[in-house]
Amino acid sequence: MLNDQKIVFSGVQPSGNLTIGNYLGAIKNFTRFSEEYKTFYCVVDLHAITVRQVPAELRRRTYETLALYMAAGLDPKKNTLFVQSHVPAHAELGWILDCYTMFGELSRMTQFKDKSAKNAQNINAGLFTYPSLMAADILLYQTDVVPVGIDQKQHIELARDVALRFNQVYGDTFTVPEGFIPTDTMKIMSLAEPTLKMSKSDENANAVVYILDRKDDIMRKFKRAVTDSDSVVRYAEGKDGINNLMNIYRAFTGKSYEEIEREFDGKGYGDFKMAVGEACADGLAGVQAEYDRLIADKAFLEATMKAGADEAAYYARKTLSKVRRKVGFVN
Ligand code: ATP
Ligand code: LTN
Repeated sequence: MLNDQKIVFSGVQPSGNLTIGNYLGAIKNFTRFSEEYKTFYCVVDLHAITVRQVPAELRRRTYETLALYMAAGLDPKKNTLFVQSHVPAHAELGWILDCYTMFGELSRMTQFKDKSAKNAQNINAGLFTYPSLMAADILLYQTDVVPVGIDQKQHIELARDVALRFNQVYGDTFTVPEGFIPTDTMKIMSLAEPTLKMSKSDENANAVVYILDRKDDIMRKFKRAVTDSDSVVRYAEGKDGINNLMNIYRAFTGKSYEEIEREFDGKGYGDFKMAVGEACADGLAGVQAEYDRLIADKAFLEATMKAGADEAAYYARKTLSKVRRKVGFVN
């Protein structure tokens, strides 16, 4: 990598079918860095097992997530695409950083609190220390920029704090990363409960539009989307359902709120919902076609993940040996 080239890292868990929240909030933004930055995009399977997974499904989704990265426009020649567990340095640095992350800090993480509430029968240590492993993912590559959705902001801040703490004790070791959080689509909300994040682990499939949903499913889901008793398409406080649909429409068409308000002036929510469905289905059609092609070629996916892991391991090793030396491990 060139000396002044900035580094980008991000990850998505293969823990469910990916949603348009994952697409608009994260993956779609990954592509903008490919040309000018050195980019690492990881399928974070170690993170996924903090919640119980069916092994065969985890394996299948790992391939699917990689294929979706590429289908969304990430060329493996220009981006390092890999699977987290293929590069053991993540687990090793994760453990080391556990020892530089405070119990109190981890206790304040809202994702931990939410996931503990949802998985009350399995509040395991990995779920608790998840943010240290995420810090390891990021810091291993001396990352400058981390594109994520707003829900990850707290974890990025923790990664920064851990980096600063480590650097303070041992001298400059890690680059202190910055989050890149797109403002317009930063949080796509559930279609059924628009005050909640659209989440791939939602049990209500009607609340969630998956990237691989076909057009009739997409149309049906938008038709049923919860709105409000007003009937004006307008971006305003309290109109969570409509605001969310406007954000989705905006993301797929590039239109501004004002343009959307004008377009649907005098029309009802029914027309608007159909238009959002159409825009979403059109926006995803290209990704889906490319995905169908890629997922059928397992050998290519495996070659890609292997090459990505080799490349990632090369950079990870550099940071890890520096860290091992600094903390006092014998080589
Ligand atoms: P889960 O439902 O299992 O918690 P998730 O849908 O939040 O998962 P992750 O794999 O944790 O998905 O997230 C991958 C990326 O997608 C992250 O950068 C996250 O911020 C982003 N993201 C996830 N959901 C949304 C959403 N509804 N709106 C915007 N960005 C999102
Ligand atoms: N925690 C993230 C996924 C994730 C990640 C990362 C994102 C794991 N490691 C490193 C950016 C950088 C999530 O739940 N969305």
